[in-house]
Amino acid sequence: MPLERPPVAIIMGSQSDWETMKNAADTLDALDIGYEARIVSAHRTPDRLVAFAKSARDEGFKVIIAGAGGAAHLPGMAASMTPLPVFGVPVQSKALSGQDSLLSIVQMPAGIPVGTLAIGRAGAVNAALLAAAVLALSDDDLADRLDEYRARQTASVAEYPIDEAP
Ligand code: RP5
Repeated sequence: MPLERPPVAIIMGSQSDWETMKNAADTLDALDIGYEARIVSAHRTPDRLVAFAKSARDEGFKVIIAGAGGAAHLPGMAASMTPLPVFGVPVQSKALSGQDSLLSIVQMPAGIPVGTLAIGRAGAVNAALLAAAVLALSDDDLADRLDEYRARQTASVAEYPIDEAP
C-alpha cells in the first residue's frame, strides 16, 4: 500500500539550489499541485539518492523534478533507478554559468531519458509546467487549471511596449 505522497518530488543537489528550484515549487503552488522538496545529493548523499529513487514510485510520486549544478549527475542517476518521468533543471553554476550543468544533464545515453530544461529559473518553471501537463493527462480539473494559467499568462502580455523607469 503506497504511502500518501504528493504527486511531484522536487529534488536538488544542495541547499544552494533551492533559490532556483523554488521557482518550480512556486509554479506548482500556482496550479495547486502538491509536492515534496528534498535535498538529495548524488555525490554527498549517494545512499539517500538510491533510497529515494528506488522507492519513489512505490511511495506514490508520479513525476520527479531534479535540479543540480556543476557536475550535475543527480537527474540522470535518479532516472537510472526509477521508471517515473524525470525532468532535469540545470542550475546556474558560478564557474561556467550553468553550461556544465546543462551538458551534464542533457547528454544521457539512449535508454535512460531525462527531460532537460533550460538553465536556471526558466528551466525550473517549465519543469513544473511539464510535470503539470503529465499529471493533467489523467486529471481533468488540473487540465482546466493549466488552461487558465496559460490564458492568464497570455492576457498579461501588453500589446505595446512602454518606457520603464530608469
Ligand atoms: C551540486 O553542486 C549542487 O547541485 C549545487 O548546484 C552545486 C554546488 O553545491 P554547493 O557547494 O553550493 O553545496 O552538487
